[in-house]
Amino acid sequence: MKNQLHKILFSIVLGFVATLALAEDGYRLWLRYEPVSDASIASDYRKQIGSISSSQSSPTFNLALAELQNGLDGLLGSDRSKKGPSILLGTPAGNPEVAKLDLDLSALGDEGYLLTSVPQKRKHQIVIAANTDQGLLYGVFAFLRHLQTQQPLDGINVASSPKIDHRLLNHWDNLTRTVERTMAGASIWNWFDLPYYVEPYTHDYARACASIGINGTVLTNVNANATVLRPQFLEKVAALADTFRPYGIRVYLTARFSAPVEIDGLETADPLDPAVIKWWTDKIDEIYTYVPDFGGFVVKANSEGQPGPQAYGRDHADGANLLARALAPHGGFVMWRAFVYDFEVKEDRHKQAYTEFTNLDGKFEPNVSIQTKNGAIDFMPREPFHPLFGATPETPHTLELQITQEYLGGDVHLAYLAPMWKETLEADTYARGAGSTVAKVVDGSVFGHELTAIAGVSNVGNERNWTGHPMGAANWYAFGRLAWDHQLSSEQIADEWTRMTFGNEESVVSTTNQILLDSHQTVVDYSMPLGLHHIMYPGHHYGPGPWHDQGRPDWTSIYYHRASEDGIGFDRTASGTDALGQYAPEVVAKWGSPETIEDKYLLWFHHLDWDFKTKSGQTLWNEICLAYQKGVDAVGEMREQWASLEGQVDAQRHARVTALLKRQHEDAAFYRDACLAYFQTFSKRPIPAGVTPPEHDLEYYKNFELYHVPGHPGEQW
Ligand code: BDP
Repeated sequence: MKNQLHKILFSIVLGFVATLALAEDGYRLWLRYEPVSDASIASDYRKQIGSISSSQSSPTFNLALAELQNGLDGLLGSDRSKKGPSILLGTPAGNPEVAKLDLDLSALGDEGYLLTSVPQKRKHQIVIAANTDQGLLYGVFAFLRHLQTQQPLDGINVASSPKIDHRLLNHWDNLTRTVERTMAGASIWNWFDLPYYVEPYTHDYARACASIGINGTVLTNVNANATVLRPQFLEKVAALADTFRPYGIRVYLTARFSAPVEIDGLETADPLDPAVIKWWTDKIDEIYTYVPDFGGFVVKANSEGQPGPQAYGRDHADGANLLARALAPHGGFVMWRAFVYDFEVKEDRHKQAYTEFTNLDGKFEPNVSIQTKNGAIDFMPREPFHPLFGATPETPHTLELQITQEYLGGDVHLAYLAPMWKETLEADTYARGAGSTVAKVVDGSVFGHELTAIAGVSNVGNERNWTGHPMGAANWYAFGRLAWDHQLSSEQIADEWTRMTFGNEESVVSTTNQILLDSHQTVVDYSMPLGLHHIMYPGHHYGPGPWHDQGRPDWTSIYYHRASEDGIGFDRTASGTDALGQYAPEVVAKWGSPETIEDKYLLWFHHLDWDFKTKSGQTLWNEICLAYQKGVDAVGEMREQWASLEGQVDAQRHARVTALLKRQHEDAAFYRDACLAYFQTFSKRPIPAGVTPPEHDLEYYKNFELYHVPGHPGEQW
């Protein structure tokens, strides 16, 4: 009996230990440092990597050294051969051994790194070198990535430096810890306990950011709360800034334009009023006493009800310059958002930002950048690039991308966004002739701008795995990698992420990569085929709502799809609103005709008859129906592909993705059914063969309610 009990207890303990060993909750992200699985690669690595040789010390250097140690211990074991040559880690200024090598680091700047190997006796010594400790930290992460993805070490020679100087996450986090549009739990800033207690995961957040080159973080929602500028909050901000500093991450805040009125009872927030100028100057000086390397502000003004200079008859340049002049002596800068549109709907919303900001080009202080979303409407699953890129030769742009999937199924749907971001980055503005891509406008090379920045609206919350959907981390990763080097391909980034996240087993890598790379087009197919846009459910934006027709016109769906018995789509050519006229003539020539524009933008710019013949030879109506069906079927295929990895991917993450894909499949079918049931009331044409007809009548879909979707500002403000 006693024996029996022992056995049971033993197996319970064993089971528990086994579960612990297998538990893979996603917390470690892409920094897992699991043992190198390929035996011959591992043995090759062991021959070339011994101890670490270094002689420096600083908070950042110490992080780099600890990371390298920890990474190598995980990948190669702490008992790895001490006979292999040591790795040399250092800057020429800090380490005489590195200085002796006389490496050419001149092109690396302050953040770049060099991974190389130099002859040493009969062997080669690996060197991680940089001009700064920050460069070394980035170099260590790059070196460990090299090993995690099992790349050959022989003749390693990688020199890399970022193309864009300021690479930021934007957290749309409120001081109450709710988060606008992010579904992965509450805000990771534990405001109430700060500054006394800094959550350990705050360090891990900074480490993850640094591993992909992110060097700035905007802590607060663009729909700003002035309270963060009060001393009680500035000391909390300082605690976060102190935590992030060694990782090379600067802290930024959003500035509420009416703060002088709200905090200190000034009578006005007029940017030209001397008392207001003094208030902001004093406030900014005060911020720097808390955070000496404070990065600056992001400002959303005169947009969706946010206060701004226009209330006082001033313009965006007056507003931005007020803050920029006070930040300049401290080295800070302003990202003034171009996401502006009036409450009075005067013209196609697509046109407004261009009109306002091109008129102000040349009037901004040098430390102002216009923060511009990738497209002119609002983070739709696919948008043509914003016409403002390339249109302000005197003023730089911060490209704003949305990592959180506000319109792409939140943290429930799988959508790898690198292909979408690459479409924007590679789009040609023709601002200085062919090849003036958005990427080159943003990295400063088209107009010779010094101030360069890119921002991603974060999808991180306090969920254990950071992003909710296990695949959501691929987007955090991809944003950082593209911010560092916009020339990287979506394929390479997916491949790196998959190997580091799920291991190097070939079937796992190829299947996961395929799932990732097809996923964005799939979401587009079932939610906004052929350039249909802004037809989502109002408010929370999760799911379809093409019938939505209440409230201000440019928040409805009917304003955008313009479906009627004569056809569908938004005519933005010269015969319509002529938003297309805001692009370069080369772009107009291509997109101006339904015959030459790519199908993906067709209904974004053209209103067409239901029987219009598309490039595939189908009628427009049939093409729309087939696209929805294709999207639904593709989710079905993703499910099968993912199911094939059962047993090859750890059970915990496999199960979560499996469950979410099931929901995505049902949601995709719901999109198809709801949209086709609705649009069919106009097209009056049958659902073509091969497309599953809607199961219910239109009323069913219209009346379907999801209550309390997280990330919905309506429930937060
Ligand atoms: C929209 C979001 C809204 C944001 C706004 C913005 O629906 O919650 O406040 O963008 O970017 O996408 O300011």
